[in-house]
Amino acid sequence: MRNIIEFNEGWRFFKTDEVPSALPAGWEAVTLPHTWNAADGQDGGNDYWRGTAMYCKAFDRPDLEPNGRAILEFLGAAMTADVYVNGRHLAHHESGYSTFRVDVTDVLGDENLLCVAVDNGANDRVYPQKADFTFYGGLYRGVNLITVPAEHFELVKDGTPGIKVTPSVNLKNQAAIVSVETWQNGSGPVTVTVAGEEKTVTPKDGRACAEFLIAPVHLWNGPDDPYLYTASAKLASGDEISTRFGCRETWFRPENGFFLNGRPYPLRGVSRHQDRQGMGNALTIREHQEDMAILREIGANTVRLAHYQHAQEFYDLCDENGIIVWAEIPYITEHMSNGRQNTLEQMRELVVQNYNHPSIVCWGLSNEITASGAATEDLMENHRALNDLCHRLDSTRPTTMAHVFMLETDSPLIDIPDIGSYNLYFGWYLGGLTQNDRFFDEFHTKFPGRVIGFSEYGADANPQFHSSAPERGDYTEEYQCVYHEHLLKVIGERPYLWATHVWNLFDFAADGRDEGGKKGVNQKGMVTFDRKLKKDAFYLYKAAWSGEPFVHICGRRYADRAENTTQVKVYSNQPSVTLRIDGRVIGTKAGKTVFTFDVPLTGEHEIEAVSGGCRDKITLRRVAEPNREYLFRKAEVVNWFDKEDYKPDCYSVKDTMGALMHNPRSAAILGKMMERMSASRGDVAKSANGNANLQRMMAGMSLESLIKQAGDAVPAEMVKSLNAALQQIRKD
Ligand code: ADA
Repeated sequence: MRNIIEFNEGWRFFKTDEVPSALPAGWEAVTLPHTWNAADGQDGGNDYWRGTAMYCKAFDRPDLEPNGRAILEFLGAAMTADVYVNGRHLAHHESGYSTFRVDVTDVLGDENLLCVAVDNGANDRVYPQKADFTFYGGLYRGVNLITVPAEHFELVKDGTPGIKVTPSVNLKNQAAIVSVETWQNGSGPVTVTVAGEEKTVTPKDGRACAEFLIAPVHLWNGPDDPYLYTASAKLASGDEISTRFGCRETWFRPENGFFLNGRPYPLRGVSRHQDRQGMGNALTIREHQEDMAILREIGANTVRLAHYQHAQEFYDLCDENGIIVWAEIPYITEHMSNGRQNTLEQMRELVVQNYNHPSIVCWGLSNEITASGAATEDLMENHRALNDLCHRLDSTRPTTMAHVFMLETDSPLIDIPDIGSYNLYFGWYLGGLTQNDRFFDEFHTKFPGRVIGFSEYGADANPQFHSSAPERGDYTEEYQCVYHEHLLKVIGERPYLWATHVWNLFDFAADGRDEGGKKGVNQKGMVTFDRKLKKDAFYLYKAAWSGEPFVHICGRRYADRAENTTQVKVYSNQPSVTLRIDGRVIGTKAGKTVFTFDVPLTGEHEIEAVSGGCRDKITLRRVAEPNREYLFRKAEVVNWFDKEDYKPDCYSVKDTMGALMHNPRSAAILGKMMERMSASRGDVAKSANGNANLQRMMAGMSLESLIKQAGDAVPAEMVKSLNAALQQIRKD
């Protein structure tokens, strides 16, 4: 018999790297899941602490069958962990997101002390080290003690479930051949059961294999019919394991994108980070379920589980809800020459541990990996090794990558994964909205044989900020809507995009940020970090994707308006919407997704939108002066530019790169700046040098926006003198 004993209670916690010899009574008592960074780096939280902390727990010898084994299971120890039992060092594990198991049988006494040193400090080999999210530390997903008989299925190697199921679907015959492999330590027979059929097989070299025919097959077919089968395996010793699996066929086509079970199935959805306000990444099943309910409500059929391996519970929920998953490892932002081994280990664990999930359709090798530098030979080799590993471990799923916008479309790096994807932020960080359209049109025309997707796009919005004239960079809910309305169109007009993922479904912790009125939070979510507030843009996607009838009036948090006539926007999946002001109909509009009305304001008004049985209501007020609470006031930052004595007939950093390159004198100044930036760590400059494609894209962007993108790589002093030099050159 196999027993799983929860080990989540009775821990003691302290920030130290010294392993105690007895349970330290004075340390903080904690229950798992636990992180020490729950609110660090955010408003009201502590400073972001990264380092080594110790978790200790006393436990009695578990009951074991003769020659049985006791195995500790860690579901998430961030980022690296060293496991000690009774002072003996038993394991070192380098990945904050995967499961690992340790056989502790040989060191057990009657009374035992388990100590786990968990380290989220900086180093140069374990990913992630540089990324736009908080690297929480802790035993944040729980621990189990598993006891098994002497003869048992494999548990330790790569955190394997011990059973691997590969369905191969024949759509024409409505049948599937299901191959089941198991790994165990004995040579005794293995009884495998699939869909009520039982087969007993003899293992060879620790591996058993059985094949089943399911006909007719019930397909795993998206949210409407996510049918799951179960495969189980049993040994004579009584050890038994099981896994769910699904039968589905997927194709990826350059011209028409993704196909599920033979039908075009455009993947349209969102990305998810796992964390949540006040809890960090230490979640329970309740939070995972709530996230899934929100994902279902928005109507997405896919989720990119970024930027690391998520909890098993969440992949399970995706299986159960028919949501297609992009899974990836945290090989992100900056390639580390010492990190190759770690990327391979994290990928091996991701694939081995998640192979049976029908929801997963691809493995992501890396994210924006050339954001901090060029695609060096070492980086290329790392990607080739990862790509080969994925193919060796899984011949059924393609590999993919999320490229940074700066990566040249003809870079050989793009050829490594089977299919590709770009993260673009035109219309938010830099450039204009229509650059998104142009980018994909050019890519698709130039490379008609490549499968391409849109792995990230988004704009930050703080629901406190509002404007009737929204613009890029103002952090208003209204600009987020303008941005996503355009992007929804971009996507709708390009069915060849195999998948598109809004960045992000939820706001998430990013310790390095302090902007848009919030510290330590990336606010590109459709829903706030605490999951309590759905921003207006949420309903735009719901209107486009969900079949659940609704109307939603935007701007309910923008109640005070200093204008005689205001625009009221309604998002709905209904064919027409009627708007009433104080009970009086002011219009009915037919259309799709977005319905806009001009509404006269004189005092306080009740605005109601109605469509069939759906209705929504907000209150608006005519005020004399704009409500200053709605305005995002940038801190007293580098407003060096505004303070200058600005000459509009001369060049300045506000000009586009194209205009500046056109004039030989300003072009020479720019060339010098690029050289200096390359010498430091300017990401944009480094990638721009010798990158014709990027230079062409950059032509439409202002120098100012590019400087912002480069962040602290361009010191304020340098920008000032650059602007002063440009202001000496008169425009012709
Ligand atoms: C990158 C990155 C994400 C994300 C995003 C942003 O594209 O891949 O992790 O944080 O930037 O919001 O800037």
